[in-house]
Amino acid sequence: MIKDIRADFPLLQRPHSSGKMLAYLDNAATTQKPRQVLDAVRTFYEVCNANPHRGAYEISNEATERYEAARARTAKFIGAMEHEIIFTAGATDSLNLVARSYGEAALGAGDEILISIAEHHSNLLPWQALAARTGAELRYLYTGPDGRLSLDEVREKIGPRTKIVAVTHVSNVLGVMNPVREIAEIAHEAGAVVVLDGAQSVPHMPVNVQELDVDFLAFSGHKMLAPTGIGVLYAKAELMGKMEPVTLGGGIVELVEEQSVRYMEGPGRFEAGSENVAGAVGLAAAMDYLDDIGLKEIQAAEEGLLRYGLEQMRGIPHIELLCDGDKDHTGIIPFNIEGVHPHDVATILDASAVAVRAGHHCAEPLHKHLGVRFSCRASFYFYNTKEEIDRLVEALKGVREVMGLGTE
Ligand code: 7TS
Repeated sequence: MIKDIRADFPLLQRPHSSGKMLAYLDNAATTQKPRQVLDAVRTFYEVCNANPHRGAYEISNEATERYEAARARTAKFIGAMEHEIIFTAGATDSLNLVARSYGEAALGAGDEILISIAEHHSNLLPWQALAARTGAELRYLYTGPDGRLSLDEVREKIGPRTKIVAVTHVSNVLGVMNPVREIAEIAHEAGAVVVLDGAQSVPHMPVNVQELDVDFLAFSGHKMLAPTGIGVLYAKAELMGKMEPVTLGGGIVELVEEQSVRYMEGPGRFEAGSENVAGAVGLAAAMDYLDDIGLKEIQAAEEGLLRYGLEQMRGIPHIELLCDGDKDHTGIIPFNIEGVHPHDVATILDASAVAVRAGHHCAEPLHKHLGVRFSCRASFYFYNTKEEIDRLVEALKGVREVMGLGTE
């Protein structure tokens, strides 16, 4: 584990009602917040809370400065330019925005959108709805038995009609990382744009939009130590210029008349309404915190936890690991215990103060493709420890007995 950081996270110190310390292993759902982020949010409210871009007075100007500084911080974090960063409410909001704004204008009947079967519903439903509205066809890439996409299938399915390729960088169920740079190259050769869902990658590894050469990147603050309610849509400058605002309201215009409007240029055009300054400030503090440790170090620490977790979990009788590779894989382990519903597994683990997620994880088509209805998922962040994994494994060994089933 990366040294001396546990104490930064108040919630990780919280005892569970069982008297045990909480082992929080649901980091793909959301992450815990360090004091540094909580302090940044609190300081904003204590020192310069005001509505930005609106007041002529000192604290409003300061709120504007902090909001715009957070935009610059975010751009630096992913290798983009400031004017390519749109603040949203989260990855879901970002993906809906690309689909409704860029997608609506770019697609016509007979065009194709290509996504993968491993998409979270947030990167599936907006495209499904867009296809229905425009008459475009929604096509899928399918994961193989190792949970990976095949580049041959990518080449085969991307053609002159493909206008948008929208894939996740890392599957929120399988933890498998997709070969985004290669996919982007194939897509661009065919004239398609690439929308990357980075909700499960940006928090866990260095992600640079120039290196990956993607056109759009969506991610959420709350999965990377920041508050809920702030997210990011990176849009390549020339593509942002082609996007019409879809949420209309205050703060996005140059001129409004009774029957007409002229919208402003740049990211502000997509940020109608009072901005989430505290969220943006918290996100910037989270990025500082992550960069202080180093994204490479974070990735390496999680790889260590993943390898250890897989090794220990393979030894549990009656466990089915839905994906057990440890290469190009983040700290996510999906599994089932034979004969036990995942919700029962998660409830039994909770009695031992071990928190994992159970269900379809908003990826129903993927579960159907895998031949299961539901699964359990343990997901790690850099603050987790091997001891917590030991507690998960110990608790899992007892699950079938609690259910009155055979243990051998
Ligand atoms: N994309 C991926 C790959 C995700 O994992 C999630 C959330 C989203 C998009 C949506 O993010 P939001 O912040 O807008 O909700 N994934 C999960 C999960 O796996 N368990 O809870 C939320």
